Amino acid sequence: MLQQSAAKVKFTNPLYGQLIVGPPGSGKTTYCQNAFKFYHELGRQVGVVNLDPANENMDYNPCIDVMELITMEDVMDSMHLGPNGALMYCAEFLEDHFDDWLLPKLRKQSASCKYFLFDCPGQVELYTHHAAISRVFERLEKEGYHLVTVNLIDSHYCSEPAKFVSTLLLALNMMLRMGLPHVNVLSKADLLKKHEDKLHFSLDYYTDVLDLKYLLEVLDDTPSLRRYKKLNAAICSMVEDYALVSFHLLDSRSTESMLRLRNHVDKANGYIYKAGEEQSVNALMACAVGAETESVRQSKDIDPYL
Ligand SMILES: Nc1nc2c(ncn2[C@@H]2O[C@H](COP(=O)(O)OP(=O)(O)OP(=O)(O)O)[C@@H](O)[C@H]2O)c(=O)[nH]1
Ligand SMILES: [Mg+2]
Repeated sequence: MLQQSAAKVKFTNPLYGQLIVGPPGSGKTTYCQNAFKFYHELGRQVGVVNLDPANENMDYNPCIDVMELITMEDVMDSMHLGPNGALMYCAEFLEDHFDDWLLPKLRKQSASCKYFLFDCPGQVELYTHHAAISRVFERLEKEGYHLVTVNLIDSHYCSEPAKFVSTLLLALNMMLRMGLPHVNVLSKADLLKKHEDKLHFSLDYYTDVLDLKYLLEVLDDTPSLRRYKKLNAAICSMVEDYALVSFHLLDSRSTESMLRLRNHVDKANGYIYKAGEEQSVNALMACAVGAETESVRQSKDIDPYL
């Protein structure tokens, strides 16, 4: 009977979460800050949970902050570990204190927040080789959170074919290991303009991960990479066989770009529009369009992608 009523509460009062992951400096914290404002304006009861024990530049006010539990700096000092080892220790510590620290705090917050943005650490090994943080996410799912991984990767990685191959491998690895609904994002799309001349292909090629034989041809033409010909071919063939990886471009400071990403994220975690949210979207769109001058609009030749 108790179980039945607990299940009913979960069903009628669902909780949602975006797990913001990605390599160091890819824009996770900036995204959380902008996404908090954006979703708040849409009328969602949103809160940011900082899970990065080395988060130095939080410009948002987290509703839960892992740095109250443990910091990377303290671990480095007291355990004589380097930054990587200390971050892994912190992830294991968080897992150990899931029941007595994170869960009670989340339960308390969920009285006023239904939608959480989790700002995660930027060490990719935590998602590709180490299991503690994945187990934390599993526990959240068991608690009834509808989660989606939002994997931010700096769009600068499109500028060199070798970097893009490693980006594809990283994204695929994270998707397979984390096993959650997943949205891959090329962040800082506003800066792509600076690297446009270095791009070998159109933007669609990178976002839709089209026929990788063309990428291989460019790689094979690079003298220093010729000796990795078979390795690159094997990686590309594996990425194509799984056919899972594609990307969305994001400029997290643009409302239109955030709206486009929101549509993908909502599909991925099954978020059902709350009454009135579409009206807020219309209002936001009106503001976004009104705020942009014609010259700015015309100068954005990559605008349709954002
Ligand atoms: N131009 C541009 N810069 C951005 C954008 N997003 C983030 N940045 C900049 O990128 C740098 C890193 O951003 P953060 O948000 O701290 O990145 P992070 O992924 O949280 O970094 P770690 O937590 O250290 O892994 C900062 O200088 C940001 O101002 C963006 O959309 N466009
Ligand atoms: Mg950060």
